[in-house]
Amino acid sequence: MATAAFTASLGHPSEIYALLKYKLTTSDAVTKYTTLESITAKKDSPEYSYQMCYYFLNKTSRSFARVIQELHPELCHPVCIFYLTLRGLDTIEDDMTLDNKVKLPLLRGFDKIMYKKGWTFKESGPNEKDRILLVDYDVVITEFLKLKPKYQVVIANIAKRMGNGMADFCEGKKVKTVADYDLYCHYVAGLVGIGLTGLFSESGLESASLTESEYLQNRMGLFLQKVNIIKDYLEDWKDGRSFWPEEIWGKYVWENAGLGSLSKPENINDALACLNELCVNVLKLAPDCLEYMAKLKEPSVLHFCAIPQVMAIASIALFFNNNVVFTKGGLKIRRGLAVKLIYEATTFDGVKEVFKKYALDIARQNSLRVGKNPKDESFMPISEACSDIVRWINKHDVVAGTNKKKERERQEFIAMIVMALVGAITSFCMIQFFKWVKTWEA
Ligand code: D61
Ligand code: MG
Repeated sequence: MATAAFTASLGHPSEIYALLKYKLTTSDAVTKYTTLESITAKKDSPEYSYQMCYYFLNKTSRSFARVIQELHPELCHPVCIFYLTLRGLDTIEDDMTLDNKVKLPLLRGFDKIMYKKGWTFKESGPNEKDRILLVDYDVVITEFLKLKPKYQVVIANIAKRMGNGMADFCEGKKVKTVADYDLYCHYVAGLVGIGLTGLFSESGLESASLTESEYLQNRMGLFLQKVNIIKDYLEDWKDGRSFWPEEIWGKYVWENAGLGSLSKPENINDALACLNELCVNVLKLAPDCLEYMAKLKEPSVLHFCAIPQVMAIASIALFFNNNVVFTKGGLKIRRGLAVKLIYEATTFDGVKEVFKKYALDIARQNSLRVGKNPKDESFMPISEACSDIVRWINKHDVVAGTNKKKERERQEFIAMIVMALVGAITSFCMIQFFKWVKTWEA
């Protein structure tokens, strides 16, 4: 798997460099509890539930585990427990084998369940990917109850709102209009942004004024969730569900044909036109996400928030007008690129550069395809959404960061040359050595 990441980045040396750097600098804290064997505490010791929570964090999240563990120590544990709580809730929501008679009371009552010492749930479907979390959920509750009450309040409040929102959609509410789409995404991801903001502010590391309006906090989550929903079109469709709003896809399918018809090869022009309209809808969120991140003060909080955001904008640049969304599905940016983005998201200047780069990239792709798809009317809206991103960034200058970036790139270039030289010299010496051994044998 690791080799595959390197192979995929072979044509991009700066990604190879980033991958190596990432591998070599992973802190022990992040890889401490990744397997059951690494759990050193006895079952009845207070350390056990703590270690198990980090085991579950590493087990249930590929993308968030590392960033959460690199947060400021005051926030790391509350955010970890916040994540596990909502992942538990989501595992119930996603489970298509559960009867609504079982599912709805769990979702609607989750903010009470969270306080029940020893509560576990063993009835998840056998294929539910995070079912083990619920099987041993008591460890999450134990750790939740150890958190400072101010953090517990934030987490329980979000679980209540999210659980009830999810239940509304399980009960029959459908994602028909764009407003429904926004509401669903608010429940499952916007509320995460709102809860995280509450935790940041309660910690004292971020200003209390960050919590004033839920609008920007919500948009942070919407941006991430909508990118996920676009990516998962094929997978969700095969699982018999869909989150794409009919108000949009309805324009691109024949009456009664359904969203599935977009995956048929003969409908590719309709499918791409639909996809591009969804991309407009996502891109419009980006300036608000930048606005939110501009307010952050603590570096580890900024990095934590920025990483998913830069991944999201790079992903849209990949999905835009891309038929693979409909033919193969599961489109992901290269691991090497993801790691490179992680480094670029360290400062807000870096974040602005990344957003600008992808906004311009999408605008360029957009202008190259103009006139090629008669079904597609998103040319102007895409162009406008990209311009709005660039305009926001130009207004909040990026000049100061450019020199720093040049300098960093220069250093990385030198580092790469050094690595190449070391590699070449090592191989040369080895070859000489083996030749020498051969002559001895003879
Ligand atoms: C700053 C930093 C991180 C942020 C943020 C702001 C705002 C929102 C989010 C993270 C959440 C983004 C979620 C995007 C991925 N979508 C999912 O995982 C879907 O489930 C949503 C419900 C559970 C959310 C649990 C969660 C996720 C990330 C967190 C967190 C809680 C707590 C702290 C930090 C990050 C998706 O899951 C399917 C899947 O497994 O891929 C679904 O069911 O639709
Ligand atoms: Mg879900």
